[in-house]
Amino acid sequence: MPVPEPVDPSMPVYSELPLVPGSEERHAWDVWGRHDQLGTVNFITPASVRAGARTVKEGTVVSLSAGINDTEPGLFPRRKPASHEMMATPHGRDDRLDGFYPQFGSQWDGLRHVKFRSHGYWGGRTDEDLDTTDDLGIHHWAHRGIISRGVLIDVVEHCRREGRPFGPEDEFVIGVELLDDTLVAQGSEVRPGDIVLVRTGWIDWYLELGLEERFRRHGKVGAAEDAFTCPGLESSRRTAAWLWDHRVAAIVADNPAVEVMPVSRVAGFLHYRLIPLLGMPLGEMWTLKELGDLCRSHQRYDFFVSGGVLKVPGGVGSPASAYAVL
Ligand code: UVW
Repeated sequence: MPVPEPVDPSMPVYSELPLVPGSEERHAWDVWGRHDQLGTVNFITPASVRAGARTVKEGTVVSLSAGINDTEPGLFPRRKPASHEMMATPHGRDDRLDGFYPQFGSQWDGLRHVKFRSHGYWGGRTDEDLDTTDDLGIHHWAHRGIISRGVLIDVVEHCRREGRPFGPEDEFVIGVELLDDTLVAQGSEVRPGDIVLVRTGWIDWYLELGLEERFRRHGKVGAAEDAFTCPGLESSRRTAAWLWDHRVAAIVADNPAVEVMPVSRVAGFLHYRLIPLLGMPLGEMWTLKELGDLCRSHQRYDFFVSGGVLKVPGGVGSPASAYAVL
């Protein structure tokens, strides 16, 4: 077994991070300096990438992304499916995408996506900062690469085995204890710099539904983030602390928002706690079933992940053309 990297003791744990003035939320804006463009992607070191590479045994490659329009309807009405046009050329064909929303399907939420109230974006940037520079654009992650060791936490499978299954339309809250229990049951662990992938089963169910059925049974998709229910991470500060204290570089799930839906005003919005305050990439609507099946059959849940971020200068989000390699 490779020896896990020691956690840098000079790096504050979550409870030591300063509070945003006038709020109970903590921020990591001074950990890498206020001009930082990467957030928790900084946790990925050459050693984390080598640790990921060492997990490759069979050389099996698994795609973790749905087709660009497969998740129609979009989570919000403004996100429409792209139109794909083919045109003849003297040598064959070219093609073109129109009306392409990078956050339509399997995606990354970038650091420009969400600000924390009047306190701003990662590092305290304002809207004016973002309007006048390419600060926090997704191209910074694309250039660095969200590539590291990955760990699947297959919560849907663990709960099924434990005899307490949950469904894709349940408001099933995945707390940190369940993350820990699932890791223990799988015999796996999260290490600094990891990309953590949480499987809830939501997208497997969603992709099986026909389009009409999606609109009929789940017709509120496309309305607002509080319009329907699905399983996901507890949106609490405990979740933010767990992710920060494990030095997670990026958190991914197979549901629409990583966190449980509907979003609760009382519990707060995990997006705020992670993106502008900790600088953490959120991967949403990734396809994790094939990966889960392989992990189960190989009895190991770590692998190499290539996150596939599109290099869009100043981009807010990106489709995730992502792969796991086992
Ligand atoms: C939510 O904000 C709920 O989702 P997204 O990250 O896709 O915008």
